Amino acid sequence: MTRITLVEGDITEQQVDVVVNAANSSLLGGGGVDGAIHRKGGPQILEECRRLRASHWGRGLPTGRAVATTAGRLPARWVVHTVGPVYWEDEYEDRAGQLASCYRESLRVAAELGARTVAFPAVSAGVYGWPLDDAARIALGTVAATVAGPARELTEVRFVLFGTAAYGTFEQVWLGMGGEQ
Ligand code: AR6
Repeated sequence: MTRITLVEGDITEQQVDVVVNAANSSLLGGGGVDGAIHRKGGPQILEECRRLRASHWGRGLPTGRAVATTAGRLPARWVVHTVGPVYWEDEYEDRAGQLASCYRESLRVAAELGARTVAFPAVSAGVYGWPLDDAARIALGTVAATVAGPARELTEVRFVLFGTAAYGTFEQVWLGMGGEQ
């Protein structure tokens, strides 16, 4: 059984096997979670991102995909970088599918690495503008379905929410889905 947990906090401080980064296609860093991870994790993460970019994704990592690097100086073993979609109502269905894919792919990569514990931020819910309650519904629904199947070796999937409002929204959605804390 995989436990799904919610905490309020900073993703860069999590002692887990995998920390998931809400990256962009360039894999070269940015603001929000991405900026914090590179800042605290140090230059080794960026070096690996550059190498991956050059060898696999010259044109960038596609939205909805995930790739692993070292976690550098973070208290984690790996960072899994995923690229969330920018929120756009006109293409809601496609983009919601891409957001679900971020969670599925990140868990697949984490399971392949042999990870047991994974921490996620609320992918796409910052700079990329996804409404938090809907981002929470997609995140929690997808993770709950994935840990019941392909990622069942994981012992914990933790959502790390930045601030009490984000935590409260995730908690409400999770309880509404029948989840336990
Ligand atoms: N720990 C946990 N959550 C955080 C942290 C943190 N240290 N910092 C921010 N959040 P965002 P996105 C929350 O913008 O929307 C970057 O520039 C934040 O409050 O990091 O997927 C990338 O390079 C929000 O709820 O990711 C991309 O260009 C959530 O994490 C772009 O932003 C995600 O916010 C990706 O945008």
